[in-house]
This record gives sequence, C-alpha cells and structure tokens, in this order.
Amino acid sequence: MNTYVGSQLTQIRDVNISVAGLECSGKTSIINRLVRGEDVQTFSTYGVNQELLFAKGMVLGITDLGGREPIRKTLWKSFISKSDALIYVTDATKPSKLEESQRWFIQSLKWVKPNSPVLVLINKKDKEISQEEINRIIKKFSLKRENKLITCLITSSITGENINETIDWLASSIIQQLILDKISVELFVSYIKTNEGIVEARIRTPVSDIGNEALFPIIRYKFAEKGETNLEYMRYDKRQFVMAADEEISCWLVTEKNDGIKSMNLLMKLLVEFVKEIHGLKKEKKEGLTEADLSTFLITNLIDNQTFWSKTEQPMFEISFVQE
Ligand SMILES: Nc1nc2c(ncn2[C@@H]2O[C@H](COP(=O)(O)OP(=O)(O)OP(=O)(O)O)[C@@H](O)[C@H]2O)c(=O)[nH]1
Ligand SMILES: [Mg+2]
Repeated sequence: MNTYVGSQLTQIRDVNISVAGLECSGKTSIINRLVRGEDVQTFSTYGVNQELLFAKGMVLGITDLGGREPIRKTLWKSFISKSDALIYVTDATKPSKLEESQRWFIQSLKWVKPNSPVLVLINKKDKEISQEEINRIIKKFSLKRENKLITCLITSSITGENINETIDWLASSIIQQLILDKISVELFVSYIKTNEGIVEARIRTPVSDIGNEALFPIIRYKFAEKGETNLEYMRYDKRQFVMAADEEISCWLVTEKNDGIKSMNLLMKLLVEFVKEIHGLKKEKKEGLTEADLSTFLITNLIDNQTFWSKTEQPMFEISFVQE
C-alpha cells in the first residue's frame, strides 16, 4: 500500500478556464471582480493575461483573452481548445455588436472541448437596458449544447451582480464534469462526532462489491489531532482511497484505481469542502447536530447534487451510530 500526504499537491492548477468576448465587453473587469473582489480600472488587453482564482477549495487558472479582432484570429483557438471551461462575455449595451459577438461565440463553441462547461455573461447590467433587449440577447446565446441549454447570467462588474453566482457555477460544473470524465465514486463514508455519539454514514453504488466489510480494513473512524487536518491518498487492491479528517469529522471516498492524480486531488478538495460544510451545519444547529440533520444534508449534497455516482444506478444510503 502506498500512502502519501495530499497537501503536496494542492498548488497544482486544478482547471484552466478561458474568458473570451469582443473587446470592451468587460472580461478583464469581471476577472478583477472574481479574483480581487473589486472593480479596478482596466486597459484593453493586448494578448493574454493569466490569473489564479481560489474558489471552493480549487485553484482555477483563468486565461483572460484580449478581445480585439487580430487577437481573436490568432490566439483564441489555441487557448480555448485547451481549456476545461469557457466563459463568454458579451456587452449588453451594444446592440450594434450583438451579431458579431454571437458569431464569435458560435466559433468558440466549435473550439472548446465537448465536455467543457460553457457559461455566458451578459455584462454591464448596471447601465440602462430594457428587459426586451436582455431577452433578445439571451435568445441569441442560450443555444443548445449536448442537448442542454447553455447557461446565461446577467452581470455587472461595477455592482458585482451575479459575480458570486459565476464562481458557484464554475466550481460545481467543473468539479462535476472533471469527475464524470475520469472516475466514478463507489463509496463515500463519513464519521461525524455529534452530541449523541459518532454517526457513520455510507453512500455506495449498488453494483459495487464494496459492501463487504472484510475488503476494507482501511476505512475507520480516524480523527485528526486538535487543530490539524489530515489528508491521505492510498492505493489498495483494485481501489483508491482519499481521506480528509479533522478532530470531529473523518470522511473517505473510494474509487476504482485510476491514474489521474489530478482527479484524486479534486476529490480530496471535495472532501475538505465537505468537512467545512459540516462545520457550518454544526454552527447552524445550535441545539446540537442530530442524525436526522445529517441525513438531510447528505442526501441533498451528496446524492441529489452530485453526479459522480454511476449514471445508471441510484446510490444506497445508510446511517447509524458507531458502537465505540
Ligand atoms: N458600466 C459598466 N462598465 C463596465 C462593466 N464591465 C466593464 N466595464 C467597462 O468597460 C470597459 C472595458 O472593460 P474591460 O474589462 O477592459 O474589457 P475587456 O473585455 O477586457 O476588453 P479587451 O481587453 O479589449 O478585450 C472599461 O471601461 C470598464 O470599466 C460593467 O459591468 N458595467
Ligand atoms: Mg481585457
């Protein structure tokens, strides 16, 4: 069994996102909002800028593509075709540029990898724009891709409208897409200390033989020392294990063996996020977290909203107290 601590991996860029759109549509301004949380004066981008955005436990590499025509013609294809997601920004205040913007959007859709999520930002909402005009723009950009409508958000880098939603969209769709591309999870196990005792929750795919406890001497309720977080990645038999634990929560994901270190790293980050969310839930429930609260949370967050389980089978869910 190989074991190593996962924190060595955390500075890898998890995904690369290209931001494209005609000149002056507001790409650099939006990226400044996303990365720095404020509106900063910009100058037209001659070429390409790179930024890092830390969101939802992931490191997102953001490529800010200059929007002037010579740059569109020379650089866009190469960057867009390599990215894991595309954000396309269009200026809501320039009806005269709408056709041209849509044309380059359709061209960009041909370059982007088929599985990469695409988001359209209809920008400069703070300026006076009629609802009719907004509807007209949405119609032009909410095209169908792989049988699903492309998402459009109406943003302003000045007021910050829909900027957090942009980050949420990025984080969730990218995690889901990357995981779907590479791995499917067979088993999730978490141990959570509550006032009533340690709760053990298991979610697993019915096809898996993973229910056989004897196969898994590895998974146990192993908490970290006070103030510490432990991350582990292990390979054992036909499977890989990813674990995150602090002093109150320990959680595991098990997948089939796979060579994608990048996707393992993402799974680990998902677990770290999970640990944080459970702490949030604990704070919310001032009376003390119950088994029922945990069931609701796990079903909503790990079954309803996650697509990393086998596409054809609904996962099974078990929750009980650990006999210490
Ligand atoms: N009113 C308003 N102005 C905006 C908004 N976003 C950007 N701008 C302004 O639009 C102008 C162009 O913004 P940039 O972010 O530099 O545009 P860009 O898309 O990066 O342009 P290129 O780098 O040339 O491709 C600047 O004067 C911004 O202040 C917005 O949401 N509302
Ligand atoms: Mg720019």
